[in-house]
Amino acid sequence: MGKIYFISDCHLGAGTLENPKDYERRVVRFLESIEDDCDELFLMGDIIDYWFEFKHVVPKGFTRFLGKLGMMADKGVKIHWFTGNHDIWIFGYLPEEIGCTLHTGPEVVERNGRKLFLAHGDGLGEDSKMLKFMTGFFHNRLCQRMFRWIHPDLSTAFAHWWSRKSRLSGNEFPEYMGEDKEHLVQFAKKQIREGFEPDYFIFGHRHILLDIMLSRKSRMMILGDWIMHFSYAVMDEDGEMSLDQFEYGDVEEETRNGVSIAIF
Ligand SMILES: [Mn+2]
Repeated sequence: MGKIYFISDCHLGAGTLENPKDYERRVVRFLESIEDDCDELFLMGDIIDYWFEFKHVVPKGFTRFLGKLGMMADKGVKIHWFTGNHDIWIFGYLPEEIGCTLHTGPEVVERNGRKLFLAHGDGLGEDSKMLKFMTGFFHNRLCQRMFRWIHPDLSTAFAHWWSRKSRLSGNEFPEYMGEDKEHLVQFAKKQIREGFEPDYFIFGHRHILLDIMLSRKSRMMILGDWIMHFSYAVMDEDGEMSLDQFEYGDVEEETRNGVSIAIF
């Protein structure tokens, strides 16, 4: 039996990344490094910065990443993709093409004798009316159907502009703010108070690395990201979980056909 891996917030294709392909290569290199001992892979949301499935058309890009996932799935790795607040609009195509299971909300699962609460983390422990409105809007079937009728070149350009704007407009991902200010810590603590006490709470979304005990039994992890931290969690056969960062060695720069690429 192999291990179970968790990553989140790769934001592949984000307009704020200087060379998005390098980030994609790094994720793929990580997947290559784990695939031989990986039984199950959990992608915990915001893996792609923007994605929308039309009936016959999907956004371009991500070929290395999606190809690697497909190959892993073909080899028998069970892959789970949780939608985040960026890759909301994965419908039937990606799961079928890759051969993975899609999750559009939090899940409680049992693995290796441990109970895990898994969620991307957006909207949990936050009680903002604006956020609720926006979430309702983005998840609304009618809005999604209407969005489909906009020409893909227009809607995709708009989505990239929107994502870039919200990223650049101030401090979207502040440093760890302390237990009483972190919504996800508050959310998890509330679950424990109300009698739900899993062994692990696993979240993404915040782009920070966090690993804390919330009670004698419950441990909480926030998975970091693949923009700053290149981090992941891994569970071994005994149900022990650890949070780590991918060491990719020296980055070599090479020019091929006049194009400079970074090799991780
Ligand atoms: Mn997010």
